[in-house]
Amino acid sequence: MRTQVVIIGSGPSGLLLGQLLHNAGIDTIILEQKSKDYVLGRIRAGVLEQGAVALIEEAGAGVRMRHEGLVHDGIEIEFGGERHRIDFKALTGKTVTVYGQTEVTHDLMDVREACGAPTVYEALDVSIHDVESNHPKVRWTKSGQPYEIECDFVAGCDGFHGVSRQTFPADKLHTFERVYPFGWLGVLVDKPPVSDELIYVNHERGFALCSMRSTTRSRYYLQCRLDEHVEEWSDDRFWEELLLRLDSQVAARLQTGPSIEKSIAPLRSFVAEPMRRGRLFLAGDAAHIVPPTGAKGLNLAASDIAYLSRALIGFYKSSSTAGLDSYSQTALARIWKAERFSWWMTQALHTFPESSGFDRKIQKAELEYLFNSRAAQTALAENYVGLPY
Ligand code: FAS
Ligand code: PHB
Repeated sequence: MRTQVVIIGSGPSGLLLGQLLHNAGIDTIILEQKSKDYVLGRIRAGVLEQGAVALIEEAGAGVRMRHEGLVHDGIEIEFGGERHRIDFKALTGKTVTVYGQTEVTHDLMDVREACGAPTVYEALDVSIHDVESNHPKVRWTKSGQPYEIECDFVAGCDGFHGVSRQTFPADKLHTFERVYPFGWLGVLVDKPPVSDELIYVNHERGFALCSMRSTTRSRYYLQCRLDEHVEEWSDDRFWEELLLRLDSQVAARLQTGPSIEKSIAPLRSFVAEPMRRGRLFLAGDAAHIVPPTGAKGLNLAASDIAYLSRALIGFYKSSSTAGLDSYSQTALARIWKAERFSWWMTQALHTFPESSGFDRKIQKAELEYLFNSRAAQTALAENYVGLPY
């Protein structure tokens, strides 16, 4: 078998790349280790930057997003029982769109199926070969049968635990990491959100976030210890703790109900450099991870794919390797700015178990400066709505 680009992973990165390349007449195949339902069952990101919205529309998968997505002009940050609004639209002229990653994935899967481009689900034992040659090969098994395909390029869109990054020899890859001493316990509930916009809460008991997926489905998060297990958190315990972290006005608006999803995610900052080895290119979580505090994970995947799709199209349409040769450096420049912002939001809003009295005073000063400085609010706003591609 042969194709032009093999894409490993059917998450947002792989699907978005596959659609943009297909629309440019470039043949692809997506190899996904899980079933379609499993991929759709994962509850992850919720906030899209304007750049990500534009790219999803460019891929032809934006109809439902435009209809059902909620455009938000700002967020609120709560500290010391007081809420302060950061007005993105007034400060940057830009907005964000609240539309779940699950829906983005569903929409991209639908358009891929409609155009007949191939995706192999439950493709196991994927291995990547000859990436330093002009004709790399990818092997996998499906229902016990071995398969091999030759291609021009391999796109590693297989997330943090994927096989692509493991293909780099240890001496050819530099990784940078910070693991945070807490996790996020997330709950999805079919009840209206407490507010029209997201509320990020810095509370002495721990961080909380009030988010949403629609006007009838809410998403809440609580900072929790890393040694905690989701089984220890009944719905009642979750709602009681959330109420303790919200100010009385918001708490009075909270509509609780049975959780339809509940999970704990660890928080880490991670970057792997470079994002290219020969004809293998990494994109999305395969190359970097951010703590979800800045809502950057999915959005960084989108900007990687914007750069990589344009580079590959440039190669096939104009025989130019310029985009491919600059991909890693260009993507990493934007990635590190998002890593910084996500780290800053995490530092500013969470309770760190080992923090000293000095640390807590600095955190308080950071937030009070933010609440009283248009310049500081503009800096937060331009990072949250997304820096230019
Ligand atoms: P993904 O991990 O989404 O997709 C990779 C795909 O590759 C998966 O389907 C996987 O099954 C497949 N794969 C892996 N190994 C493979 C192999 N060997 N062979 C074949 N296929 C393989 N971001 C936010 O902005 N906000 C959030 O609130 C947020 N919450 C998150 C919660 C959790 C628990 C996690 C893990 C991430 C969260 N993120 C969040 C980040 C998340 O949205 C990612 O940024 C986004 O999924 C990145 O998309 P992909 O790069 O496509 O990686
Ligand atoms: C979400 O709705 O899942 C969400 C929103 C904003 C974040 C993180 C998660 O910063």
